[in-house]
Amino acid sequence: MQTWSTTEVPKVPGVPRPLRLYDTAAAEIRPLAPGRTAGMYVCGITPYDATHLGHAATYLAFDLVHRQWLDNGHQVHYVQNVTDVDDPLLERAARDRDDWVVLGMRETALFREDMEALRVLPPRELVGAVETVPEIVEAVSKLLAGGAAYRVDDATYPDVYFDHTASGRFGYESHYDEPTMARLFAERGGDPHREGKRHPLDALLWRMARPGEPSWESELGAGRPGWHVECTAIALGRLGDGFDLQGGGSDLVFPHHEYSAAHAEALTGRHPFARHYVHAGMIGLDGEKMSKSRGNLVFVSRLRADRVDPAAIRLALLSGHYRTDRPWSDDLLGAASARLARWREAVARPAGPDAADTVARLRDHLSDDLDTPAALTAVDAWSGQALTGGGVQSAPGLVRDAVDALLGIRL
Ligand code: 5CA
Ligand code: ZN
Repeated sequence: MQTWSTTEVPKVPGVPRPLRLYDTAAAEIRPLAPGRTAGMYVCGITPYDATHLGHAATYLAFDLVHRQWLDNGHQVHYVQNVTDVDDPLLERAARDRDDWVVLGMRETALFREDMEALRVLPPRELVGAVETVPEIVEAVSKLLAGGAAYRVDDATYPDVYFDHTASGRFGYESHYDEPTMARLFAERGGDPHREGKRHPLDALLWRMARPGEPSWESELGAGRPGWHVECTAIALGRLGDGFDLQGGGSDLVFPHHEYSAAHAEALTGRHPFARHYVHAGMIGLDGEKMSKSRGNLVFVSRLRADRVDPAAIRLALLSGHYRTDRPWSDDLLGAASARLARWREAVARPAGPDAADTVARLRDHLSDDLDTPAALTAVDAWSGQALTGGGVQSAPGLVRDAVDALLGIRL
């Protein structure tokens, strides 16, 4: 499907630093080792509601990864999906007497606008589940043929499920114990009690058509895809296996990323699906995770409509570390607006203190598991000095370019 417009990324003088990121599977910060082209797959939205600040924070974190790779001279093959057919979307459409296709298109269009406003660099490919059904069918058929999947014993709805042990490595990504897996599987879209499954943790691959639900004719019988296999098929089809990074929010550590990896590894016979699994912390509001199901949401589009500068939203979300669960608040936004004004005032000066060291510190901090709090402090320090006057003429332009290229903020 159509992605969104890109923005220029200035080239920053000086020496880039190779990126190191926390990998959930390895449970440590490790260097990434991309080739000329870095491959990144980030789990996209389920478009039944507008983009909230939690989504935005997650895409901003991976935007910084994207920018780190560009700084290091890599090409970036970035793929993102849109879960444009799934239970939550169908339920919302039914509740609001909306057409699920129209609802999905409308919210996806708004998402693109929000991403553009936040200056998130677009993925090379934004891929919907609906447009990928044939690829998903092929993957599920292969899993069935290879014995990694089976049909439940149900004459009316012989849905296809994944034998979660089929890859032989289930659990390597999340490292959760079985009670934790069972709890999260039930909480996050799984169906442990479905009759006819061989094991409660086996996950849905293909749901046979039910009356009133959308379905696609296929060699599996008319039906629609399960969730995890959507990301498996979209990623494998575009990046192959062993790509550099799979990302998303920490709510996807289990079950989603554990299963998408297990499906892929059962399909290809190769390990790993992704070389790094990277997860952003949850943005909360009023003490709870911001989520569509809880309804405690602040939408990017609402703030934009209220004339909030998207650069301030971006700076507010980057002021905390991407892996930390953290609350959104008006105070956070207020502090970010003040900071942005100070930075803008500083780069508008005709001269400033030599900025080579500031740029080096920015790169050091960002390449170190995206340490944005420290990176922002480095810019604060330069701005503070610049506002006292004096220095070299080239410095404000250098800081402006570095903040633009590395943090995505246009001063
Ligand atoms: N379509 C699936 C992924 S394939 C999905 O999880 N969609 S979503 O719309 O629910 O979430 C989109 C992205 O935002 C995911 O990466 C998710 O992990 C992340 N996300 C959701 N809520 C939050 C939150 N409160 N804070 C940070 N990230 C969040
Ligand atoms: Zn996904």
